[in-house]
Amino acid sequence: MELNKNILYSAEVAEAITNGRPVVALESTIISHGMPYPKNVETAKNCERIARENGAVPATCAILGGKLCVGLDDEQLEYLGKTGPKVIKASRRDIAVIASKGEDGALTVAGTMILAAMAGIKVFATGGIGGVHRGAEVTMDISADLEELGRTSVTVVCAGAKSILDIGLTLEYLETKGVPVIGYRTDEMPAFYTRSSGFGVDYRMETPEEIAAAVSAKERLGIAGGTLVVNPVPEEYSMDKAKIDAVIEAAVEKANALGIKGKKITPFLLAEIKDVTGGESLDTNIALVYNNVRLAAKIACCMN
Ligand code: PSU
Ligand code: MN
Repeated sequence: MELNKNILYSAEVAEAITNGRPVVALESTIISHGMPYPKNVETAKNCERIARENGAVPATCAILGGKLCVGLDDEQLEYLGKTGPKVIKASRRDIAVIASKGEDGALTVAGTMILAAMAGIKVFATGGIGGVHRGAEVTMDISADLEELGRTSVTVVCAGAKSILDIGLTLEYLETKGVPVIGYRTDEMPAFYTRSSGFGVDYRMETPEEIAAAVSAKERLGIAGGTLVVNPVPEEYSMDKAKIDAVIEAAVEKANALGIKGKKITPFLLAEIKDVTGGESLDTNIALVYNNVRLAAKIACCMN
């Protein structure tokens, strides 16, 4: 595949794209806004290592000095992690503005899908996607991640959606947008910290080969849009449902009482949950991201 002139590739990613080797995209909002320093940098580096161990080249995506970067070095990861929430959280609407101003942006799932598609990367691993927020029938707060999945042809591997969201409405929205939700060895949509949500997935698949075949068929048939692969958190890291639900309930109430809205609400809820559960949720978060990178790398290897 040819390189895109609008993208600044790392040498390793440029080589892999040019020669059609497997690549896995990774996001940067999770580094700057989703986890505290220095665990965020450690996690980002481990994700890159796990991708390599499973046969794929990692491509962490961010905007740095206005450049659309696909593939970062350790220094750049350190910068994004250390600067934290001061880096602009960048979704579809933000990319062109940040680029034109020469600023930095930490890319969300939607933002990373855009860069991945531009760069020719087909598979992307993250923790959880954004979705339809509870109360969206009044606030209209629906993550741009869902729109992006509806239009951009990248396969996103995640551990489901947190119950800070309305998981049922999130699945309805994905159906409307024509996004297949594939459960990896599960019949249920996982709820990030826990393996089940009570909501079913569209298809259950047992192997990375099967998933890659479905994605390749979609591509061959010219049906645009993403595929969502949901991979439950490993059993040994899954949290007690009643406990985490109570924490999430309280965090949502606090956000409402403080009037937090828009792009601030997801990072606020994530930080609340982490503070209240004293790091247990962070360990779970990290474990499920690693698990997703592993699966994404295997899927990417089957697609070449
Ligand atoms: N959910 C998580 N962890 C995260 C995010 C969501 O469990 O780090 C981040 C991702 O980058 C996701 C973004 O794309 O938040 C969604 O933000 P919003 O709800 O504002 O669309
Ligand atoms: Mn939102």
